[in-house]
Amino acid sequence: MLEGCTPWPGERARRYRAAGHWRGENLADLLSATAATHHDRTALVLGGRRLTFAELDRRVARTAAGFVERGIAAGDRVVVQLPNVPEFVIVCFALFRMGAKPVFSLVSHRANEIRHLCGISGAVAYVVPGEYQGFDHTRLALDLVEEHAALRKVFVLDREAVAGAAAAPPGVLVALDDVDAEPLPLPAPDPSDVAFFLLSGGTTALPKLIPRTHDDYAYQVRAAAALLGLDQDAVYLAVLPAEFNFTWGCPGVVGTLLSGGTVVLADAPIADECFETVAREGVTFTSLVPTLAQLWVEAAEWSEADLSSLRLVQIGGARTHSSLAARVGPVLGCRLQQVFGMAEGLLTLSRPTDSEERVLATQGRPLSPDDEVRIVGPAGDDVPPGGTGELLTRGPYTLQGYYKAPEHNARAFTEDGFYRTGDLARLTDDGDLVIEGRIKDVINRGGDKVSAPEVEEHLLAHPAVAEAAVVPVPDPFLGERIGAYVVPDGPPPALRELKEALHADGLADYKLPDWLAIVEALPLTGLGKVDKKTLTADAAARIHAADTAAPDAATAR
Ligand code: J2J
Repeated sequence: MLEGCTPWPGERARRYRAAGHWRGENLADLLSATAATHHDRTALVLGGRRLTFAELDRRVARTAAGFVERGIAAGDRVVVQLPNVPEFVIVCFALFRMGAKPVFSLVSHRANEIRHLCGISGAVAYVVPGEYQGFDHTRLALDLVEEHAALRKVFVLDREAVAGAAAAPPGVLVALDDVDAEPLPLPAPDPSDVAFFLLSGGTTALPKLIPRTHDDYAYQVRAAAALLGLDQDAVYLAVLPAEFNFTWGCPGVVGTLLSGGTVVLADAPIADECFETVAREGVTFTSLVPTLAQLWVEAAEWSEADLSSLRLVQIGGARTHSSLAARVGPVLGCRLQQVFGMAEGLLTLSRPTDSEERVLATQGRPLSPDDEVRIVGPAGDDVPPGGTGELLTRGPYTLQGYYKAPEHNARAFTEDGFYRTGDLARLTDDGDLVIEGRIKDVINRGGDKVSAPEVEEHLLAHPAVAEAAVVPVPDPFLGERIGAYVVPDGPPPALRELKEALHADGLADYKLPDWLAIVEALPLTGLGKVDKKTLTADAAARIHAADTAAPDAATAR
């Protein structure tokens, strides 16, 4: 296994193999095997572009050879930052084929995040769209090439962005289209090795990388596809970013492709456009965060679009109110599946045969019979049955350690290898999980996870900020938004000023504070730490008071 990763202990690895979870297959060969059976069927669709399985497999093989030709080698890390385009799938599978490891980045990430990803992964290459949604990714990439000695290639989706880019060192900028060569026989990657890295939602100032192996991910997508009963008639609409674990493999893009089904990529999650796509392509299932599900339900009530092909909508990533859950089935004319998941591994899902009551009120059961789940109190003891506590888990597709993070791993895992999720949960008598809250220092902004310490660190770098604490503030649409309590150093800064400064710092926009309260001091706990519980309650009270006083003024300033 790649250095810096923690393998599963031998006894458990043997058990997972003996159970048939880990089959010693790599993701690239699995795609080729599917392509061999389903060659002329449609694998990928984006607007008017369609690729059959044969075309996809061929493009993957040619792109892998092209990467080798450009000096990318097995074991190399490559940061991949692309929107929902077929090239995202092609590049990832090409890298799988040659044993190089994609590091998944969100398109919304900026200098702050990418700099860190390049640094920690030691990436040799970075794949960017060009200019996307008004941001010049090529420019950023060239700046990072100057900063990181290891980073020596930038692959750009938009050929014109290569021609139009400012002077770059020779050979650094390459149009993705030119990564194309006669397929080569390449040694197969080791299935127990890392296939790619996902990004952690983060409880620390700097995001952590989650290594996912071929064996563990192939198992996750196979088990999730089996649970949904996917076959070649499945048509999945990828609405959320494809690099989100939920979209990529629950069973998502990878699970659908490996079942011989069709993946339809959505440019944007806009309900009306997606409804047209559903009708045109006969989409059978999709996955949404609650905020999007809410918009879809509202839009569907007015839409004439034919959604009759839709059989299942998965909702997850953030808390789903039961009132929303209850509307999804009747309004969209399909079943609902609640999904609780994490890039680190564990997935719980309601089952197609579950009663409506169960589907509406719980987040379902673990995907694997070998997922082990514990609910513990603050001292680490199991709580009595039915009680709420921190959810701990280990299993055949849950990481054993973040990449190159030994100190953090010592805190994030128990001695016997359980991952401390930081989520508060309880188990019902039927064995369903109900997520009750969270003890980790993260804000879940409509499904986007934002690490409070990361935002605090950026706030503290501002000259007008003496102290800062970031907490979730309630929001009727997003569930939570980012609230900042600031003790000023001199004249108090305005929210807008802080947002502009953090944006200029290169922090991704979804992490910018939405709400600001200026205070004289931060409350402390008995142990001298900032009392975030008190601040969270205070923020909720202030927002409630503001809402009652003036319905339009939902923010402090
Ligand atoms: C409440 N909180 C939830 C839910 C995730 C499938 C689905 C989601 C993710 C994901 C994922 C929740 N109710 N139904 O990777 O494969 C919060 C928890 C969790 C964190 C993980 C998947 N579903 N959450 O959201 O890595 O706090 O993965 O620990 O982005 O989201 O976030 P992330």
